[in-house]
Amino acid sequence: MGIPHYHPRPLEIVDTTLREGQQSPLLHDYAKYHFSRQDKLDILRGLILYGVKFIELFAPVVSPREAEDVQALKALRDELAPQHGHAFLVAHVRAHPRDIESALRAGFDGLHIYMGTSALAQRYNHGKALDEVARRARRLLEDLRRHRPHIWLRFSGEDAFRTSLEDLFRVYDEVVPYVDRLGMPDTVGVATPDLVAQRVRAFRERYPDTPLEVHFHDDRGFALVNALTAVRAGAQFVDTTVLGIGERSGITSMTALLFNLFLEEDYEQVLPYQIHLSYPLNVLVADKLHMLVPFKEPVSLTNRTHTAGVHQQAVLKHASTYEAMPLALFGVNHRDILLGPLSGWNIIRYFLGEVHYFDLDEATAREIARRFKEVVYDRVPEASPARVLLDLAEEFGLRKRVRPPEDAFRLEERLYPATSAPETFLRVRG
Ligand code: HCA
Ligand code: CU
Repeated sequence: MGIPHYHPRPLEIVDTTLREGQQSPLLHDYAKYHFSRQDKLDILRGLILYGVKFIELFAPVVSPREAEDVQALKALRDELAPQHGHAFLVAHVRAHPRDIESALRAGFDGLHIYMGTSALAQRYNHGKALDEVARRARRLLEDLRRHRPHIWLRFSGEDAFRTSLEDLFRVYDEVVPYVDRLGMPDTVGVATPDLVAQRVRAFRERYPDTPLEVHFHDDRGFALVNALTAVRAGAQFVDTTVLGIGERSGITSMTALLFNLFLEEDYEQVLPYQIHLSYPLNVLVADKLHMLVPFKEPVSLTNRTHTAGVHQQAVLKHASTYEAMPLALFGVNHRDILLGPLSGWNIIRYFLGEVHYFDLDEATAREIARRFKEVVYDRVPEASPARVLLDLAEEFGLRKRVRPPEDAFRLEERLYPATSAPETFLRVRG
């Protein structure tokens, strides 16, 4: 079954930035925010370079634009294959012959079929009772498998976490002979880690030969911890998006998941991915949304930005005092020190003395710091805190040191080599 010659790795990220991600409310104003074809191509390239093998797209029936874009995405995928290996493009489809035919015609490598199994879905979504759902799903998949032995087939009971295990098993027992994996999506974000662990184990016991795919929405803020728990309990496929964008508050963030697996020393799962591209990939997608990498993303520059005076002076001496995470391995190659009213004399001396080559001793730095805190509130936002400091340097009559010419354009300072991440640069910004 499935595609011959490909053996799924210990953890297969199923990225759905281009499907679930496009359902994000962040794209609320289509005129301003949408993924153009070029955006989609950029994102696909990023995902493939990162090492993602399963990339979910909308079924072509969703819109003519989506249908056209699939062909461009496929062409790029093929172009990258010789160097980066083959990535599978899979279509997210309802258990509907029309959706399925359109996806097959478009040449997808697999189908992610979903059908509501919860009481609510039975009643308000497709209006079919569970036995009917099971019968339909079986007929459809049996037929598909017969005609297409070499595509990936995944079946999900939508809203699985509001469906009893008994009901889910009733449907999954019917389809399991025909699928490559079963999906268990937490469509409305109700799952808790305990429940996830329990359910994943129950699945593993009942279907030991069929890999499980999980998908967690973040309504309670549990999408990341649920995914980690599921991986630990034996789920092999995890749906993610870059930055976790998706319907409502979104789903598990791809780089956050790999980052946490790395921290927990699950190296086997992380190894196939180019983790040093994590931050660049986050920036790429944030940029498409005209935003910065969100401050709650673990792999972000936010987690390398220091604001309070106490933190800043400690970071200058030894960065790991306030930096516990190996973010440089995930591509965060800067740390930022933000100049502002909370900055202390240490960083002010660093900024004026090391970045701008003024000659100043500790006593002067302390004096300037005191003045800075007095005047800075009145001068921003017209002047930046950095400007205020440079003006104070003039006011205090500071002189520039002679500096070696090769340092003349040095804006970023290499921090002391003894830090947690020697290749990280320090920027002082304000
Ligand atoms: C949705 C569907 C889905 C599907 C997940 C899956 C969900 O957008 O409502 O096919 O496994 O969360 O249930 O994203
Ligand atoms: Cu979803």
